[in-house]
Amino acid sequence: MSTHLLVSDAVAAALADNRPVVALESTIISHGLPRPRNHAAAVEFEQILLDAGVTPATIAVLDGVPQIGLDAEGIRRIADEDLAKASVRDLPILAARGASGATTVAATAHLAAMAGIRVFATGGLGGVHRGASTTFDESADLSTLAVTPITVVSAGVKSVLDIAATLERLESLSVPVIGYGTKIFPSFWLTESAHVLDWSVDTAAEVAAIMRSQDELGHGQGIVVANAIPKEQQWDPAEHDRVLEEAFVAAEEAGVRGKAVTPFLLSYIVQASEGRSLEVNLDLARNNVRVAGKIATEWSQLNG
Ligand code: PSU
Ligand code: MN
Repeated sequence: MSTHLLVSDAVAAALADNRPVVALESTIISHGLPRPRNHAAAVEFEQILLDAGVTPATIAVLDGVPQIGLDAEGIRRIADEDLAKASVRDLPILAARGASGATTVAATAHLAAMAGIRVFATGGLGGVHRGASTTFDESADLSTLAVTPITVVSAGVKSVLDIAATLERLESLSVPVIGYGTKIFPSFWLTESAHVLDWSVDTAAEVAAIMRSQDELGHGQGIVVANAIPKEQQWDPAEHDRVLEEAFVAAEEAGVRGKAVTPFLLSYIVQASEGRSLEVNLDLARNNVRVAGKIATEWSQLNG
């Protein structure tokens, strides 16, 4: 293991004993959720795992050190400080400078895999942005999962992205996409998108079995588990469509580009929906954490 990583005692002990561990990202806390709800969410996601007998490993770079598992002060810092949004390419720069950053899905997956963690829960995966054929704006989340052996549980990708193109890219990158209890790919705040998947599973044990097979037959890529928010918890589709259209216009008018696009859209959408999208976002993230906990538990039993 790299001497550059700081693995918390709790996470190190769980990994050494082959007990279940789930990685959690910090960009969703720093840039994806508004203060002060973001702090409560970070604490709650960890507690959901602890209650299920799973060790949480929230990941961030603090003062140049990639940390796998944060203490209470670390959780407070990712929620309260204005941290840089850090993807994989930013990690060595932050480390060399002693700087701090909130890790995206890509950077979290990369660091978690380095530490030997195999399961990761997030809200939504990054993907191909609309208009990417001219802007080339495609999240490094996709290319990272092509080379990182970790199972990521998400509620699909946000409907602000080009979902069809995102699924095509995951196919090109040989990253399997598996629906959890559904064959319809979800679109984050909504239970469904227009896209039907090739594969679905009904249990966490099936995901663990696929992970084991992939270790033998794959080339070290990850797995995307798509966990849809239940219909009764989804955002009102009419309000969803209206607010998203407004958000695109606002981003265009504000001239937002590159890595600022996702945080801009998310915070605009929370405000324009008067917080209704936020409740859905929190609900789907909690659901993903629960499913990731089950998968990590099955995985540790399979290897026990
Ligand atoms: N989706 C969300 N909330 C988020 C993100 C995605 O619903 O906070 C974050 C994740 O950290 C993801 C990143 O990795 O945005 C993708 O950003 P970009 O599109 O700039 O790659
Ligand atoms: Mn981008």
